[in-house]
Amino acid sequence: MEISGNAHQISEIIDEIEEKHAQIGAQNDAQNDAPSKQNIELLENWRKSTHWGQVIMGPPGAGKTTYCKAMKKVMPELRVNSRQVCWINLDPANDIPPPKSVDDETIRPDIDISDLVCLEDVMENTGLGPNGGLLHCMDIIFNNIEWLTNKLLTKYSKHYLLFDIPGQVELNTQNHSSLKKIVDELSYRKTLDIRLAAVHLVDATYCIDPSKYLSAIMVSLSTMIHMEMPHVNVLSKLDLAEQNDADFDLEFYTDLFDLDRLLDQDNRVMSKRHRRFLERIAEIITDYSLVKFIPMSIQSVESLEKVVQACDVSNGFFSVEGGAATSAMQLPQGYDSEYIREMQEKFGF
Ligand SMILES: Nc1nc2c(ncn2[C@@H]2O[C@H](COP(=O)(O)OP(=O)(O)O)[C@@H](O)[C@H]2O)c(=O)[nH]1
Ligand SMILES: [Mg+2]
Repeated sequence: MEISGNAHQISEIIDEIEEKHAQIGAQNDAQNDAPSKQNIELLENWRKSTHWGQVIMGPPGAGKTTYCKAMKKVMPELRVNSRQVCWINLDPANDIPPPKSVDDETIRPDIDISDLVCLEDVMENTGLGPNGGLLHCMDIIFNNIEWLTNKLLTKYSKHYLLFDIPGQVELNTQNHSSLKKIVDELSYRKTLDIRLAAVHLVDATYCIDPSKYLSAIMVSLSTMIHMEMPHVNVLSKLDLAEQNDADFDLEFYTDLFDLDRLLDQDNRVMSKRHRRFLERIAEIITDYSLVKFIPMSIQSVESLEKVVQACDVSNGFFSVEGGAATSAMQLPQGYDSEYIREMQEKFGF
């Protein structure tokens, strides 16, 4: 009896201690989760203006990082709606060497995710390969999103934000949801509320191969469906494509009005059924005007400006901030040929 009485008391004491620990834990969690006074002030300051930006997507090598670097130079100099750019590298595999000296003026990301997570370390610690490791890195970024938001709040409340995303197609087209969750968090109305446009780059050299080109269009479509954002499709590296002999003129590849004609030029041997399948896909894309592209070459400042223009139309910048835009494909008033020549001379890459 005595023993069981003691046992009863002991178990009551243990319950009591556990309950106390749980309460202390909950208090600590609440304290840790509670935003600091400084963060509240930063957020209040941030929310005094509307914030704009782009999420740059597209397969590896499509030109995402080159585009961000070019925009960082060109955007502050635009005649209409010039803006300072903050380039955020969200690709842990983007190998950007540190400055060689104090005078080294190579453009680097303002925020580099490699300071938070390193792909090589993740692969070593988890035993994952490069692809799995990268998906894991995106989970880590989402779980530490305050690291990113704090940096933005502290230093970049006046900047136009360019997010340079890894090229792995599964991030923006399939079930892996961390990228989408990161974008949702950044654009969530009750927090940073950044008005983002997706800029999806497709290498223009794919145009000369009908199946590659159709597949690229399908990837653009999947990205549009998965990311649910204002979306601008871009045919990048146009200068390289122009060196090849294409079967159609540029409008054919950008406006996609008669896409089924693409297959008339495809002389490869393929089964009738497969050809019919490709024709059907082409018909659907044309009939419903699902995808259009803006042609861009990094050497042409005018083409860069057209992409900015299309983003400003798609995410509502012009409606909120005002501006001289007429349509996504036209440049605003003031962009005369003299100005374009000046900009080209100054920034021709
Ligand atoms: N000729 C030409 N090369 C480009 C253009 N854009 C990017 N590149 C080159 O394409 C390669 C891959 O570009 P990068 O920006 O690293 O692609 P990312 O993997 O999408 O970030 C680099 O060698 C760039 O110099 C362009 O418009 N024209
Ligand atoms: Mg890159």
